[in-house]
Amino acid sequence: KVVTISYSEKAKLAKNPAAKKLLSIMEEKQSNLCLSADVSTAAELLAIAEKVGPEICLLKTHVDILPDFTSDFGSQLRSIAERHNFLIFEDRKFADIGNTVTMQYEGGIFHILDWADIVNAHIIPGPGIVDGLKLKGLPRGRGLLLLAEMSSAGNFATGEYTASAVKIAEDHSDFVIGFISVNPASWKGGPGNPAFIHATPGVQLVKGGDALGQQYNTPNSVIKDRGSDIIIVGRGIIKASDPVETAREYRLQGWNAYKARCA
Ligand code: BMP
Repeated sequence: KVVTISYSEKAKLAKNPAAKKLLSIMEEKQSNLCLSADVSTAAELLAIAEKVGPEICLLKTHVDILPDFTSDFGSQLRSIAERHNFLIFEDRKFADIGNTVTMQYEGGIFHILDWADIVNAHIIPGPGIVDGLKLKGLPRGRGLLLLAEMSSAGNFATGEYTASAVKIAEDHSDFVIGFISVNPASWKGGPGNPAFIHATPGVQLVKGGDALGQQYNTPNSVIKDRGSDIIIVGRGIIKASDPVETAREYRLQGWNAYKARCA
């Protein structure tokens, strides 16, 4: 079943400040588009963030793929994010025990806690991973997405596993803002609290896949039929001949699908 609640209603229900901010940006910019900025250098990432910024509500990074990362990367990206009014999501996919993830979140070279509004985590270690991340993130107003499903072929995040992600999220709804989801409308126990934000990777303008197991659905199918809230698009935009114009096309398709869902 597809939940038809609006982004502004979700914003009212959400307890977490990053969730509230994201949802209000979405309404303001009429955008449910997250750019997955999987480019090969930090310089390219900052350049595409600057160009595509006006079209997006969220920018997703994989900071550990950038060979030219420097300690001022976070503040540079944050200043672009503030100028163009989008949030930053580091797709770190934490997957260890609570004590270890506190250190990975805050420390190391990347200091993710300092610049990422949102991070994500697998639930394979159990709820302690959420407790650990929350210890660091909540005082800073950060939010967490749990991987309830994955877009890749043959993944194991299905059925009871997905239902467990919902349970953990409900138990930590001050910090967990929602899920990485593929088809929340199909979840047996439902998609959880209506305040939760569902973000879906594996999106392109036509259905298909890549050579390494990625599976794509269209913006309309993801938002309208599968009941997700945010489309996450990487190569569909990054590899396009005109990334800005293409991002605009994804934004419009995503937004029209949302409008159709609410109607
Ligand atoms: P693309 O649109 O180019 O296929 O990129 C998808 C992005 O979303 C990648 O950064 C990938 O790491 C991420 N992702 C995914 O594709 N499937 C998932 O289940 C979870 C992800 O974070």
